[in-house]
Amino acid sequence: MRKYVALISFLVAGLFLWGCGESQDQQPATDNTPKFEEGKTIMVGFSQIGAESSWRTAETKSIQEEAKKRGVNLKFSDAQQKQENQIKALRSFITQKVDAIILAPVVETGWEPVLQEIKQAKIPVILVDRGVKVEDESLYATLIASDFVEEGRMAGKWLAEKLGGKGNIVELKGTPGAAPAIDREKGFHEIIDKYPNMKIIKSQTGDFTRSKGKEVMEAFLKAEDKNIDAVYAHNDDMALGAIQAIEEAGMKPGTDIIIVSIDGVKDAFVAMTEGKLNCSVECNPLLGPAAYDAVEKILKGETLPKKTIVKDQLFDQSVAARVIDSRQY
Ligand code: GYE
Repeated sequence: MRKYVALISFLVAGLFLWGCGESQDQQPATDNTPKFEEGKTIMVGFSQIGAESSWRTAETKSIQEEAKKRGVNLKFSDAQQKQENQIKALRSFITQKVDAIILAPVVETGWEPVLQEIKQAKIPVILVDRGVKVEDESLYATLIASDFVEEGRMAGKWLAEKLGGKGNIVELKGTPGAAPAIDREKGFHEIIDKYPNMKIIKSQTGDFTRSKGKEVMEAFLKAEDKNIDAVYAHNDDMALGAIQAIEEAGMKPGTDIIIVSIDGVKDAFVAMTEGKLNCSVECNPLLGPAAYDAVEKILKGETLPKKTIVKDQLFDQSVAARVIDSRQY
């Protein structure tokens, strides 16, 4: 009998310990106790990359305006393209004891130490628009972003069809080390590599800006003269810079040289209606509502999916005039 009692107590203790382990596993990534209550003001820190493109400005506006709408006390920091500035801002958010952090990381790597510090302070991190590469995924709660590889594929497929599977392409890449630059290159190359007569003859970063896009395109035109059939730009701003360079070189953008880019901002639609840009794959920057929905859920103690993919679509000249007036950014 005593043997049975001992065995039963052993099993019960085992079950209890197992139960504890499981409930720990089910905790949200940041192990925070519910902090969100209707009517209570929360403080959120938003570390933004900078203002390099129209897309970025639209994202900033969306996150700031949504904070106002929901009565969130938002601490905003613009890093002017520098990771070190973002890291400083994140540390100051810890000191200010914010309830949650929204981070748009400029590059993918180098975040572990500061994310560890944030985790220790039990502050949940919501990544928006760009992802990070970390071994321990519990360092952030969730990522809300587009599928950049797929965007690159969409641009590649459209261009392959437009050029009938042959032509020389130059590529204007985004910021080195940034998730959209890495993935948009990958997706596009994946498609183009299938066509033996399509060649990417030059590829260089234009840092996602209009001025750099123009500068790099000028250099491409000088080096290749009339040898360029198409431009693939990782964002609209660089494509718009390239358009200026092509015009200044006495050629017709959109006709002499086909141009495809990504973002789908208003100026891209204007350029499409003018016949200067051929196609833009949309990447939605209006992430404010989804970001605060995520913040509220986490602060209520809910666990979120590790990644939420924002759906994108492709627009070309055939639909640009119909869509242009409804574009908010
Ligand atoms: O495409 C570009 C910007 O991270 C998705 O960054 C974003 C990209 C966007 O500067 O215009």
